Amino acid sequence: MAHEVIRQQLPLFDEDGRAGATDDEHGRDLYYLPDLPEGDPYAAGHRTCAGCGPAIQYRWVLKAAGQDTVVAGPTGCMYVANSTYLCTPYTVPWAHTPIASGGSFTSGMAAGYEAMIRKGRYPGPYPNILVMAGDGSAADIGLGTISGALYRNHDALFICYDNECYANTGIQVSPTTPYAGMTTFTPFGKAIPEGNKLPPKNLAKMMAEGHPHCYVATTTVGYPVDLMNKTRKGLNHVGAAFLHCYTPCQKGWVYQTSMTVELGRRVVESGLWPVWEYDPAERQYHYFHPPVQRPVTDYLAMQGRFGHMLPEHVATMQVGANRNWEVIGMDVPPALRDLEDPARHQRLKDEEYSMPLNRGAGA
Ligand SMILES: Cc1ncc(C[n+]2csc(CCOP(=O)(O)OP(=O)(O)O)c2C)c(N)n1
Ligand code: SF4
Ligand SMILES: [Mg+2]
Repeated sequence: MAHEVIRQQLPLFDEDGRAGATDDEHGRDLYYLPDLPEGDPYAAGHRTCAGCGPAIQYRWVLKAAGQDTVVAGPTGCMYVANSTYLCTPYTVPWAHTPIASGGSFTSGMAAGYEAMIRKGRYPGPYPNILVMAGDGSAADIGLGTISGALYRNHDALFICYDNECYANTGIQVSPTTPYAGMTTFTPFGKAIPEGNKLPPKNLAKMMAEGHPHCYVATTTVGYPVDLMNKTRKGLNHVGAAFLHCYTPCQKGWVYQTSMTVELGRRVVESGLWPVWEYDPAERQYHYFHPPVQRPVTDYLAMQGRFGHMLPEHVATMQVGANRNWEVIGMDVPPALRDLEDPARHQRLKDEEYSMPLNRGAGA
């Protein structure tokens, strides 16, 4: 006799219940204070760098997923720094997969749990199954296995933690490295003054357009409740879901370690990282409209990886950001339109808040 597969529904956190919220000088809520679970399936004691964005993402995702969760982690910083011999921060089952196999491994887990529950060999309910893969894994080496898992609609959440480089092997360029982002494989110099000439691969849109039956969303570590709610929505969705999360890497990007969450806000407010949800039932995108729209320099000048940018490179970046504002249905303020002109910029390293020029990321 086949047993029924019982699925769990995780309640969403109240994004409006911001008791004690404080506005900052831009009118942004500084503190969300919903009732969060006390437990941390990703406990203290890992060995990531101070201010590591992926570690912050891991903590919030697993807090949202809770104790009845199994996790896979393809090779990358979040495998290496979290699995020192006989010591891990996980209090839930976790498995490492080769960098290319996050999708196929997680498909196997999902299919295995379904089969075991049906056959009465596992009592259920169906656990929360998720994989958190770096951008090198999810957007490049392991893209095929994740796309395959989404297409086959395995009931699991596939997450890309995006630090915009191959961090663990020494900050090499990845398909999500932004235009002009300095990496060890995209050094700037006389021949190529901008360093990286290419715009980033639009991974989340590829996933949504290519797998229209899946729940797909983007978020950043700057919006913890949004990140946790999208984690829960992805897990509640019966079938495959994909979440693309912006996670700064202080070692590779060269910024002050206390600024990780602030970067997660500014990248959205400067139009460089649209936050949205794709609803497979409606086949519609729902775009978040941030309350603040900033020049891209407010974001770029916080990071050494952009310090070499010349006025024309900054202007190119502003053109891209303005295009993003239009895509998400927001007007481009005249002040930001004016900044498409290179004459309105100086070298980025001369901007007021600039970090030191970065010539040796990851070295
Ligand atoms: C097939 C294969 N190629 C290369 C490597 C070497 N390698 C180990 S970690 C890593 C970086 C992975 O980058 P990403 O997925 O973005 O994770 P991050 O290190 O940035 O957290 C690479 C290239 C590998 N383990 N397997
Ligand atoms: S190199 Fe970057 S991603 Fe890796 S542990 Fe350090 S801050 Fe985190
Ligand atoms: Mg990476």
